[in-house]
Amino acid sequence: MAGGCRLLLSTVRLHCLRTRSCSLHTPLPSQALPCAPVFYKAPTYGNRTALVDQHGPHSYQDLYLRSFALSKEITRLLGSPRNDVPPERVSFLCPNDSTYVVCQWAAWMSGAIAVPLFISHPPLELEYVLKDSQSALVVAETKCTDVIAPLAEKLGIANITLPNSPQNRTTEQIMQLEANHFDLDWNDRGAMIIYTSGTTGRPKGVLSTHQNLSAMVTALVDEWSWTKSDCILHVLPLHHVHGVVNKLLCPLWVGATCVMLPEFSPKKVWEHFLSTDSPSINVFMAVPTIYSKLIDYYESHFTKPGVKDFVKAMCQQKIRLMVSGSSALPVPILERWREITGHTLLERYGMTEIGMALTNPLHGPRVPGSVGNPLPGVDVRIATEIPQKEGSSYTVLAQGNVTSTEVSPGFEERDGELQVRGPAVFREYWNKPQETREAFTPDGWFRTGDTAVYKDNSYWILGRTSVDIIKSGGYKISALEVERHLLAHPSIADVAVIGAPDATWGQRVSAIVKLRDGHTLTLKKLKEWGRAVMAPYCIPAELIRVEEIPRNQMGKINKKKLLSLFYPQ
Ligand code: MLC
Ligand code: AMP
Repeated sequence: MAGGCRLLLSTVRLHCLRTRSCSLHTPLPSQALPCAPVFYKAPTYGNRTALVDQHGPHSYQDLYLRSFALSKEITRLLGSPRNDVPPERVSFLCPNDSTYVVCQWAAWMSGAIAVPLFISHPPLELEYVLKDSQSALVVAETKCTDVIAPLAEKLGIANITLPNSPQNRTTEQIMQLEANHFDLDWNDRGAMIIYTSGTTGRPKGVLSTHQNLSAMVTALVDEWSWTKSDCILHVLPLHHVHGVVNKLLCPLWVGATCVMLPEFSPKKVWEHFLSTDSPSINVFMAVPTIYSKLIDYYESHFTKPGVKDFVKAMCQQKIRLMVSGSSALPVPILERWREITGHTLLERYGMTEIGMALTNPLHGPRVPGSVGNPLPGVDVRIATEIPQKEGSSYTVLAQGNVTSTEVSPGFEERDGELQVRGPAVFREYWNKPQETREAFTPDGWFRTGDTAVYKDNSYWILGRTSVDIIKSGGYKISALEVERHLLAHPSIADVAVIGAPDATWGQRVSAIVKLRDGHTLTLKKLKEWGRAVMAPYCIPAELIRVEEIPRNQMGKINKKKLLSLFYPQ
C-alpha cells in the first residue's frame, strides 16, 4: 500500500476512534451508517482513480484529503457541526473538475448543506441563490473568485478561495489536521439545495437530505448495475440532479471512475467513445439535445462507410450503457442513435424533487417513447384531482412500484398527474413552507406537474400540466420568470413567453413582445441585454414583435392559443 494511502487510513482511524468504534478493515460499512455521505466510502477506494479532469487523474484518497483540508477551513469559520444545531449552507462555484467534488465533500464533512452554484449564471442569479439559501460561506475556485468575492463582500458572507491544483501537504501537516466530527445523525440532515424553476415566484431551493441522496443513488446503482470497473464520461452541468446524482455520485459511491469534461463538446465526446486509451469509457448519460448534437457531428464528420463501421463497432464493444433523460427523448433520435452506435438508449424519468422515478430496463426491451417502470423504493401513481371546498381529493387511475402496477377498473389508459412517494422525495423547498405543503397531496404524494399514462405495461410522459414550464436542452425554465426579466427591459411594454417546439432543444424560449412606442429591438440586442440578468439557457432564442399581446377579458393570455398561432406546425 502506498505511503499516502496508509496516511489516509490513519486519518480515518482517528475519526473512527473519536466518533464510534469501527474497524479499519470493515471501514464505515453502509449497513451501520445507511445514509452516510459518499465521502465515507472514499478511504476504502484508496488509490483508485475517482476522477479524471482537464488537469489529470485524481484518486479517491486525494479527493478525500483535499476535502478534509478544506473542511477544516470551513469549520474554523463556521464552527464544528452538531446534531442539535441546524446545518449551515455552504455555496460553492467551481468549474466542472475535481474542485467541485472537493467543495461538495468538504461541505458534507463540515456537516453543512452543499449549495452548488453554476459558472454560467450572471452575478445577479448567483446573488439570488446566495441570499435565498442564506449561505454562511461561499467557496470559489481561483478562476471564479473575481465573481464571488464582491458578492460575498456585498452580502457579508465569508468566502474561501480554493486553488485548483492540490496543495502538497507534508505528512506532518496532514497529521495535524484534527478530525472533524463525522458522527452526525446523517439521515435527516440536509445535504444539498438545488434551485429549480416553478410556475410561481422565483426559483425555489429543493432541499434533499442525506437519506434522500442515498436513496436516489442506491436505487440507480442497483438498477443499472454500477460497479467499480465502470467509467462514465461526464459532460453535464453540476447544479442539477442529472449531473450531480446520476453522473457523479453514482460512480463515486461504487468506487468507479468519472471522466469529467469542462463542458459539453461533441468532438471530445466522440474522441472518448472512439479512444482505446485508458480509462476507457463504458457508461454515458445525457439529455436528448446532446444526443441530437452528437448525431449532427457524426453526420458531418464520419462520412466514410469504413469509419461508420468503426464507430459502431467501438461503441458496441466498449460501452455497456447509454442513458437519456431530463426531457422527452424523440423517437427519431433514439432510432438514429441505434443505427449509428448499435445502442438503444435507456430512457428514464426524474425530477429535482424526487431524483429518478421511472426507468426502462437495463436488460430486456426498452420501449421507445416510454419511460418504463418505477425504480426500487419508488411508489408512483397517476391521479386526477377532484376539487373540493376544503383541500382536494384524488381519483387514483393507476398505482405501482418496482414489482407491479395496478390500474383502477374503468380507468384503463386514462391520463392524469404523475405523483411520487418514497425515500428519495425531497424534504422541503427551502424556507417555503406553503409551497412545500402545496407540492404534496393531503395523503403525502409529491405532485410532479407532469401528465402521464400507464399502458402496454409501461409509463408514458405526455407533457407538463402547465404551459409555463419550458424544457430546453434539459433545463427547466419558467416562462413567468423570463417574462419578469423581460418586463424590466426599457423597450418592452408587454410580453408573453412560450416554449416553441424544436427538434434539437425539445423546446426553445420564444418571446412575443409589444414594444414601447418609438422603440426598436432586435433579437441580437435582446440576447446581449439578457446575458447580464439571465442564465444563458433562459435567454429567448426567438423574438416576435406584435402590436398587442392577445388577452381575454380577465386580462389573461391564452398561451396554448399563442402557440398554435405562431407555431401552427
Ligand atoms: C445553451 N443554449 C441554450 C441552452 N443551452 N438555449 C436553450 N436551452 C438550453 N438548454 C444557448 C446558448 O446560450 C447559446 O446561445 C446557444 O444555445 C448555443 O450554446 P452552446 O453553449 O453552444 O450549447 P451547448 O454547449 O451545446 O449546450 C447545450 C447543452 C446544455 C445541451 C449541453 O444546454 C446542457 O448542458 N443541458 C443540460 C441541462 C441539464 O443538465 N438538465 C438536467 C436538469 S435535472 P447564443 O445565442 O449565445 O448562440 C432534470 C431531472 C432529470 O431534469 O430527470 O434529469
Ligand atoms: P427538473 O425540474 O429540472 O428536475 O426537471 C424535471 C422535469 O423534466 C420533469 O418534471 C419532466 O417534465 C422532465 N423530464 C425528465 N425526464 C423526462 C423524460 N424522460 N421524459 C419526459 N420528461 C422528462
